[in-house]
Amino acid sequence: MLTIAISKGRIYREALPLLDAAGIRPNDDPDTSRKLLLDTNLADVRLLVLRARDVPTFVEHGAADAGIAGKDVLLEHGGGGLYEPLDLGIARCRMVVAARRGCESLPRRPRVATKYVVSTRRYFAQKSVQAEIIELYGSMELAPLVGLADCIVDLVDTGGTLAANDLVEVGDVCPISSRLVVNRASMKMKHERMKAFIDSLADAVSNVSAQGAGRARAS
Ligand code: PRT
Ligand code: MG
Repeated sequence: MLTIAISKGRIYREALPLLDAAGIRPNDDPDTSRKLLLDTNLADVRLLVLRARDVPTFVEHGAADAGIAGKDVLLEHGGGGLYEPLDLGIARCRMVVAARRGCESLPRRPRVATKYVVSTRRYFAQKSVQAEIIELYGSMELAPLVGLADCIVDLVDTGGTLAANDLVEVGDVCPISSRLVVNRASMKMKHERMKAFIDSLADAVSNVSAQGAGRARAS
């Protein structure tokens, strides 16, 4: 049995075509079904539907053999006990520092609101800036507007959320995409099955990026 952990929402939607190309088709849709354990067309493959942040934990402890998680989540988790064999190139975005428009130059010791504490600490340490990190679980964009923080570290895709809250980018932390992660013991114990799974996903990823390059040339 191969158990794959995944979060519903954007990662699930973008992973579906890759799983499909790897021959895996879930029997239920987690966006409409309440099932958290999904059987698939393959008798030996099932999916666990989790909160995005819990995916690495299930894989680390072997409750799932493999999982799909954003690099943002993996950086916070620390990656202990996990292999990260493949960048799936899905759910892409960027982790950035943003401040209120008109307040772009930060104080010497900025207060930074974020849920990405590990990445934020590393980013400011690399710049030799002593930042005070204020951990939040969501709605980070609000923090600079009400004086809780001088800036935030958050994910940006279209930039619409920052703009709507009168925030502008003042620093680039890192690009983000979703990765396949694999439990180390599963990699050894289920080597043949796991290798076939990773290879077929890798093929699907390179087909998708070849198609993307073809479209870019055509336009
Ligand atoms: O939402 P929930 O609390 O269940 O958990 P989650 O936010 O961890 O899950 P989900 O499904 O929202 O995100 C899963 C993964 O998608 C993240 O871990 C990222 O790796 C990836 N991803 C890609 C994003 C975005 N793009 C993104 N734009 N995750 C979040 N956002 C948010 C961002 O935090 C901000 O609030 O969207 C807003 C910005 O979007 P724009 O388009 O307005 O710039
Ligand atoms: Mg979310």
